[in-house]
Amino acid sequence: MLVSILQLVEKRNSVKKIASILLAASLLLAPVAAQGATPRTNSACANSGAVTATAKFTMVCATNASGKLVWGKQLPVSKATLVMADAWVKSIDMATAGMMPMTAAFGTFLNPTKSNVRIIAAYTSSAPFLQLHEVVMSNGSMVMQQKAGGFVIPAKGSKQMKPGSDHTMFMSVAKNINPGEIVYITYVTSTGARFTQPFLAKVYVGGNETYTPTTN
Ligand SMILES: [Cu+2]
Repeated sequence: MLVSILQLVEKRNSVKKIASILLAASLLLAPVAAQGATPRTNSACANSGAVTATAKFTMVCATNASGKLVWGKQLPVSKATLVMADAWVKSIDMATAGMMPMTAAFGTFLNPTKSNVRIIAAYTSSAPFLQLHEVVMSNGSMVMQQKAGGFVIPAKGSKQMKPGSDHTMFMSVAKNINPGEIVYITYVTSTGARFTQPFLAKVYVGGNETYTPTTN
């Protein structure tokens, strides 16, 4: 009887011990899992244009010289000296969005600095990832694709995103963006400078976006 109680206590202690080890292990793993593990530079990524953004750095998923999608280097965060005018996003309703729900954002970048600024990526909490798109003629029809090198805003100049032309594409949208809603896009420059811009959602009938997958 005494032995079995001792065994029971021992058992309970070892269960407690295992539980505490498991708890410690989960605490070690939890913060990484919660924030999303920081990918290694040059490790494979799934979505061209996807961004990993922390308080200190930004990484962009892009095609490398060998044609593989990989995470770029950690770009240290700084504040971009850019502003935007007429920023708006086409509203999207998941009920009618179809198999590949996408929408697009437009506006005019203004660069008050004396240097050209190149935007290489963008991200938002309103879609899993964004892409910087252009519209080109292909076999007599207009198709959109990722803009190689991103958007350049000339020194003391501007650059427009508009329907039928360059735009910021919301990829794999999973929730409605309702007319009147404000969504935020953070743009990332080639040096890692970031700026966040509010976009007003509105109904837009023209420029019904269809997506032609491209290799880049
Ligand atoms: Cu597009």
